[in-house]
Amino acid sequence: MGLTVVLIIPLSMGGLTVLQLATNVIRSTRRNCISSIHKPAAKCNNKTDKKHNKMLHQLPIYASGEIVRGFGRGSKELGIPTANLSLDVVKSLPESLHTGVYYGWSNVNNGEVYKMVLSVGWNPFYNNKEKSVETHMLHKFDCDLYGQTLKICIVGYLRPEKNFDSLDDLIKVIKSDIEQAKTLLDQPENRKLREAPFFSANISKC
Ligand code: ADP
Ligand code: RBF
Ligand code: MG
Repeated sequence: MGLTVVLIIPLSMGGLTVLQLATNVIRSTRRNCISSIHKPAAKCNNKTDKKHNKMLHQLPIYASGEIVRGFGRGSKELGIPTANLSLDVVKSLPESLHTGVYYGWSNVNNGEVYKMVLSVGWNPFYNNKEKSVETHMLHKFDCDLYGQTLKICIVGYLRPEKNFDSLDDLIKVIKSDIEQAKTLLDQPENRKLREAPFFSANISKC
């Protein structure tokens, strides 16, 4: 299925490494496995559908970077903490990675790999001015993870970002994203990606 091998050689640059910037996004040729949820290419009949479909076929996408501070709302307001990647990493992601909600695998400092859900975009409910890439791992951590290295493998797409009438509605939908992610990641084709060498490859910092 052609996973790209990750070679990350560090050169110092503001917490991230230069080659990390070039290599922190790694794509494979594997076809996205949620075509049952989305229209297959043959049925796409407008430009937006075609672009969206093209993006889905680029998954999985691998990325990594330091966990940085955001507004602190995930844990305080939603009860759903999200590990945020720095703006450098957000900008280095392929433009074809549309804003929206995704599911996949992630680990911290090469540790155990957990299921995750991911939000990419401007959080329309909060009308953020900066694009964010935020990972909620389906695991209870005992301490905070700021400054540690997060690795993510974006496996599939769930839905576009939305605005909501209330915080409760946003929380309900995120909880339903989490349930969907749990089920989708148990599919054998997706489960295999948990074992990707990417998750144990060394990314050293200068
Ligand atoms: P911020 O706005 O600074 O990202 P959040 O309220 O979203 O703050 O909380 C995120 C932080 O919570 C993460 O950076 C990490 O240190 C910690 N955290 C604890 N458990 C998790 C988890 N399961 N998934 C993601 N982050 C977690
Ligand atoms: N924010 C939105 O404004 N609209 C959304 O549809 C939305 N969906 C999300 C789905 C998931 C799985 C996660 C983890 C976050 C989502 N967020 C969304 C982002 C959320 O507002 C953000 O994580 C918190 O504001 C904390 O930064
Ligand atoms: Mg967060």
